[in-house]
Amino acid sequence: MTQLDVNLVEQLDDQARAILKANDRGGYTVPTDGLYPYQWNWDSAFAAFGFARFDLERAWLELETLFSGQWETGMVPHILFHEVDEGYFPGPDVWGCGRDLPSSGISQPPVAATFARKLFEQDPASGRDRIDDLFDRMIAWHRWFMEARAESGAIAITHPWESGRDNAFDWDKAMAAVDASQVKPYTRRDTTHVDASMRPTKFDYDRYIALVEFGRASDWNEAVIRDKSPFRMADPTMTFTLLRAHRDLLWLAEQTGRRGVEIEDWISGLEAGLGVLWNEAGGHFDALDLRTGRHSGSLSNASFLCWYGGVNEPRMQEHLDRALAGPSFGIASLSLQSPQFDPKRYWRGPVWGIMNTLIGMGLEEQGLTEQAGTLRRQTADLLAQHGFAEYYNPLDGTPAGGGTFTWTAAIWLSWASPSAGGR
Ligand code: 2M8
Repeated sequence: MTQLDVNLVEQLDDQARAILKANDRGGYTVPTDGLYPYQWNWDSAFAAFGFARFDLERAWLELETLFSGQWETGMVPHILFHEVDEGYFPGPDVWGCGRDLPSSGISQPPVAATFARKLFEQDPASGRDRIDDLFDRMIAWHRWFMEARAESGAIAITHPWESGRDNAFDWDKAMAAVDASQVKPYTRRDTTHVDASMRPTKFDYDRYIALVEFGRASDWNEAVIRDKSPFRMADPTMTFTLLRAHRDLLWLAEQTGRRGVEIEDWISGLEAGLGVLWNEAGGHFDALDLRTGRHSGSLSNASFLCWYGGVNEPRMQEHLDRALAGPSFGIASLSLQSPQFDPKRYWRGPVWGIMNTLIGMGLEEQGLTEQAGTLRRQTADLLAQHGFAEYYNPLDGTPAGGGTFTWTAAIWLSWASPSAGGR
């Protein structure tokens, strides 16, 4: 573990700010130029966290633009297609959601309220002015999750893309049961930007598209999707981020003189229900297939989000200590001990700065300060040595996926950089 040189930290802070500015498309930020030319839901919330280090006004605007795409159901889409770009597939025509601001028909991990709270804490006076409309939109989104996705006690996803961990091993068995035989030929764009060995396979993509077609054929009706979709899984990412976001929304309610009773009920409901994610055989949190009742057998980085969700589970500590002992730069997306671990392929092994950040925030808050410090230093070393990539080989830090990446720059500025001061 190195002590980063002050000049190097300044240089990296400058680079990170420059990345956020370069990826700014006016009101929203793309994750990276080329590979992802639209506004993504949780990427934007991280962007706001990063902008807050040097432009709080711009940070609030990022969240406001994200919620401008909210559906009347309360759902906030995972992609907003502000300006159609042929460089990404599938585009708005494939989703067929038919709205003024075209979007996808699924959501993504709700981290927005958590970062809205951070923005508010930074300057409560301006926060009070900004929060009104946003608060109502956030509570409507959280309500949508509780009404449409909480039937198992934990929060369900209807597409791997919703989890944000697209090709995680968690979904393998469920995806194998998805019929993709009716999917017509299509052209992927991601593999024109990034080496195919770092991306999901064709087998995965065929099923991603089959599930989009199923949603479209169901008119994106949540009740139909809940009852009939071939893919429905309770996901630790969604469950822990939502539980955490409920707590932050409740805090915002209290700060602004609102009643939080409904939110308190959601928190106790999720706390009582999330036990379904516990895999007794493996002794860790895990995804659960709601169609078969089986756990995935995956110790992923999402398993370690329990502390971030406010759940201090002592049985996870042994896994944590092993993961931090390495060889790695933080918490790999799939346990190094798993036979499916692949250090290059996206969410099946690589390490992600944003996940280290969420896990680290949780550890710090739950009093595991030593582990939190280790994770933060590992993340700082990773970015200092290997730049602001989308993700990294956890064994040697080799950067992978897209470069000059918004959320990696953002978490550097607001969490990993020694200049962030433990924000
Ligand atoms: C990745 O997902 C998109 C689909 O949503 C893709 O591969 O095309 C994931 O890493 C996801 O978590 C992330 O939000 C998105 C943009 O960075 O890219």
